[in-house]
Amino acid sequence: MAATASTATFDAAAVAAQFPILQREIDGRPLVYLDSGATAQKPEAVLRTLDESYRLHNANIHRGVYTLAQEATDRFEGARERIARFVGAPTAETIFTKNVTEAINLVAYAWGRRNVGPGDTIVLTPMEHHANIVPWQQLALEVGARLAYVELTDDGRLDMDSFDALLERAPKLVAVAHVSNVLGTLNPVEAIVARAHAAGAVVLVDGAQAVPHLRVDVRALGADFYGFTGHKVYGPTGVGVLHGRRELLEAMPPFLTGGDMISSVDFESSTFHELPWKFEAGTSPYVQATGLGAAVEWLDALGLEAVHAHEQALVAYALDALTEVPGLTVYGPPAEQRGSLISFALDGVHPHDVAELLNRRNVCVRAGHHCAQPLMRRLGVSATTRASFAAHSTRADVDALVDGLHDVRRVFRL
Ligand code: C6P
Repeated sequence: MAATASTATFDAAAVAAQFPILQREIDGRPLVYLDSGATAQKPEAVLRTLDESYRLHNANIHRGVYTLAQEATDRFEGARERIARFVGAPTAETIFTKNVTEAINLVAYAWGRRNVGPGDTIVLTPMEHHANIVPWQQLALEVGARLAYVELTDDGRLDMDSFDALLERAPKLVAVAHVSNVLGTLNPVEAIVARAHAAGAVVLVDGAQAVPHLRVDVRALGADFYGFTGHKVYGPTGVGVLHGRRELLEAMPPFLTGGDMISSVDFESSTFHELPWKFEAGTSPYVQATGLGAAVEWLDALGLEAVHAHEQALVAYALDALTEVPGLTVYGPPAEQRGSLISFALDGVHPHDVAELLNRRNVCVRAGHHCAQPLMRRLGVSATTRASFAAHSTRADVDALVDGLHDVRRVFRL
């Protein structure tokens, strides 16, 4: 296969060597992991930190006075500081959640129930993950608000004229993905925030598919709420992050209530802890947080700019290589307006069959609606197959995908 320009300075194979799972073989063949959009594999540095947290520093946080408990607390709060720094957010405005789904629900419940009322408009886009649709539908049902969706262009970008038209309805909230998990579209979040703010709307950005791949500066973006999920950023499951603007967070009631988030409790009433702990009820995922802290440190050491350049070059290479497969339709915009994933369909073959046959070569891709059923409806399909990339992905991985797709066509006698 013809090679196109590469990022010569970035050694993805050396990065891959840091992932124990990528050294596995199944049936004598290496793994070609192209499903990092669903969850990222974990580098040794993250696994080591998780192991050390349990093996050497485990005690419940914010409670014990003994040294071990102090160590666990320091590691948890140290991870918060590291993660906040990683995305340019103030530490007190960096709240640990279970995942980005919980981060969005936190906003929908604690901010939404106070600030959205009958007849108010919530602006969404058709490319949202269910996590950034269903909480708003529930809110709208409860308070009598309306949802309005921005139009898409044919190549899967947001139609900004239609966005501007929706802003004339003076929406209370705009909730948008930074990068679509299906189309790969990298949305112009800075412009969206500026225009939404000018129209008086609060903006929530779902950064699940952005934070692992591009340098995100929460303060520079200016969004009121920005959430992401740890397991896609090479961290463990069970931990996500919500960044929120202090004034909004302070005015919001707590989301979940119970231990650790209180200042004092009496028989009839309670007062709540200051930020960020006011939104962290119960024992936090303190070990997972240390793993996420290690993950962002690891990504920072690789250099997020270098990772981004590498992945962009790989996406361009893949988009080019996929044109060699007859009958293949790629969804979404060109490489320069994309994050690190590509959804496609092969004429005459169900997306699940494509994934199933690729699996025979250990090429791991995702097929289905990708928790974006409204978008599937808009595209006029029930499912797509999706390859998603990470810092460890190589051209050899893309070549294995393309070879596998030729094989699928042979099996189906196309
Ligand atoms: N998308 C995918 O394969 P949680 O489950 O809360 O960690 O992440 C939810 C989520 C929210 N927003 C976007 C843009 C996402 O991509 C995801 C998770 C995975 O595309 C699993 S469905």
